[in-house]
Amino acid sequence: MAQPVQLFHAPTSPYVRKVMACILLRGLQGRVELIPTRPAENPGALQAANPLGKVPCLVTAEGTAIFDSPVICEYLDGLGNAQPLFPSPGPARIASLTLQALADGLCDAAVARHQSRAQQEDGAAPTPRQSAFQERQMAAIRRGLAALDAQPPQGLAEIGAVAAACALGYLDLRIPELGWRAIHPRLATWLASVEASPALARTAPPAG
Ligand SMILES: N[C@@H](CCC(=O)N[C@@H](CS)C(=O)NCC(=O)O)C(=O)O
Repeated sequence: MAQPVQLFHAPTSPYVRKVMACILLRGLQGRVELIPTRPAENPGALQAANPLGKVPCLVTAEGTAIFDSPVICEYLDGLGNAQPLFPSPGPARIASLTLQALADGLCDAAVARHQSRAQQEDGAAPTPRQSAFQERQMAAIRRGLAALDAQPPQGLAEIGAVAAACALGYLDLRIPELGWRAIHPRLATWLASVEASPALARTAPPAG
């Protein structure tokens, strides 16, 4: 029996969710030990493994730290015998990686907006600078969603689709008022067709 790998884990992180979905899709759950982590509390073990102090970070059985989420997902694709989520080199791989980058970028903008809002004093309106920053992130999210809708993912068999599902779930968590399903019904139909799969259902973020 191979040694488990360790994963620094936080349940609301969309990047962690993507890694967890890959673990489930590839049947690796018995080989990964989850380390509950709150990056904002600067845990030493996380920072020793990932100097950037971010989750997800995976530590192999040999003690090698791997980050960030695209690299972890690619590492996981080399474990076990399940169908790979990363296509072989060529146009399909580039398309899948580009879709993953778009989805991760949606998360980056939503995380940045959420952090900016968290910096507002309790109940206070955003300063003009905060407001401009948050609107800039929202504009990126709207453009990113339009780009996703122009070439909607299909199924959940490649890393781009997995990342897109996690990004849309994160928008539901952090920006429900965006109402992206009404703007992009095609994306809503796609997500509805895959969200009951164990890889997504078992990794859904806690409410709030
Ligand atoms: N590009 C990274 C992003 C990771 C990331 O931003 N993680 C957030 C949680 S959602 C984090 O750990 N933030 C802690 C911090 O920035 O201090 C990835 O894909 O793994």
